Amino acid sequence: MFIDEIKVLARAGHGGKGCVAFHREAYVTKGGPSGGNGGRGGDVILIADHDLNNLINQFYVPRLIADDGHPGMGKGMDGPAGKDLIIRVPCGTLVWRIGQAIDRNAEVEETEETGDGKKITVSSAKRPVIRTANRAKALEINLETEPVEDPVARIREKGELVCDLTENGQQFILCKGGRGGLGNRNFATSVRQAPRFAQPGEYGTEGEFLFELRMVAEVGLVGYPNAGKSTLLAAISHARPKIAAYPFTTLTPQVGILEYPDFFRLTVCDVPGLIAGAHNNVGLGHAFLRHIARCKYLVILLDMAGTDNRAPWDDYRSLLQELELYDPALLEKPRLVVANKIDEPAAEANLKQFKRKVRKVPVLPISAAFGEGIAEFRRQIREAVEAP
Ligand SMILES: Nc1nc2c(ncn2[C@@H]2O[C@H](COP(=O)(O)OP(=O)(O)OP(=O)(O)O)[C@@H](O)[C@H]2O)c(=O)[nH]1
Ligand SMILES: [Mg+2]
Repeated sequence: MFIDEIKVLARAGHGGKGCVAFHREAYVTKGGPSGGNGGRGGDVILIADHDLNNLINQFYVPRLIADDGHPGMGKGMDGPAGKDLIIRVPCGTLVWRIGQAIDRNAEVEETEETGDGKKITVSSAKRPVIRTANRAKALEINLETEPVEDPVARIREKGELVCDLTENGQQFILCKGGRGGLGNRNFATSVRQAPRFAQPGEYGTEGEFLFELRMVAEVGLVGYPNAGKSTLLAAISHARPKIAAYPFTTLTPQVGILEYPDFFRLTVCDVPGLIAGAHNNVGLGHAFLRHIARCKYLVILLDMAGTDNRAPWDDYRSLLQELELYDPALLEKPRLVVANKIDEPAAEANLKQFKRKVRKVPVLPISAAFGEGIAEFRRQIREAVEAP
């Protein structure tokens, strides 16, 4: 299973409470306060890991809850800190906050609107986490008037980007553990020598987050199903994606690494086929296009042989249109148009017609299956990626 978007609940540990205790020892009368401090709560820490390629771990464990700090003890012993919860995520993970940040420590009275129009006054220390039904309201999204195919995506548009983990080993503290409370020995003064109170621990921060994976690759391959994207990736890199003569062979994005004789390396991302109407969820939809959003350079791969009675020039236009519908910024990226399957008999005539119909667009003819034009293709993408 390939998971590239998942909602999680994260909560750091509560600080341990301080202890109320008094020193007891034979022949020591009124030994004084000796309650230890509570330990701090554990943090929830994210670490980017290049050995992972999807968010499957969070699919199985979507509640990231760190340990609470332990309470202080008598004889001046401090409680141990709660263990940090370390979560490994693949490189390229973006974290979005859903709803507002909650600070349970600040005790402020606030009026808050519930989903059904009523106003309630709540103390923020006891404020409940706003649940999904009310979240759209809180973010001023009107679910009735605004057509929403994917509410999570819409919420993300208005949500706050918390962090973007791209480098292997990069760390981020998603939720900070609460401070432990002070024990009663901290409150002894000359006039109050036996304080019978201690501090409670503080709350850790918490929240609901959306983890989104966007592959980190320099070049993205876009094309209709069966255009030969996976064949091309296999021809230029050591990646061995599945290749077959039926549409939607590739169901999940794949990243391949290209190596050049001078040890220069380049990453290429192969995504499932895109078809006209993908924005209406035709085919596999176009949610997987998020994986090419980070690419520096796009390769539009066309099936010049026109298999399945398709015309390459129509394919070209609808691909550009789908890219624009997904995100207009994708069209601003530099791109290369590649005509594949040039070995087929129909390709020559189609290429001529393509050049006539789509003017001023340089096309690189290749045959991914037979290795024709591959060296030139490798050279061109390297040049484009190295360009400032
Ligand atoms: N004749 C010829 N056939 C090719 C060429 N490149 C790919 N093919 C064939 O086209 C078919 C589809 O290739 P894939 O690489 O699986 O296509 P894809 O674009 O990855 O397809 P999806 O993963 O389904 O989107 C396979 O049967 C390949 O053998 C080529 O240059 N020439
Ligand atoms: Mg494929």
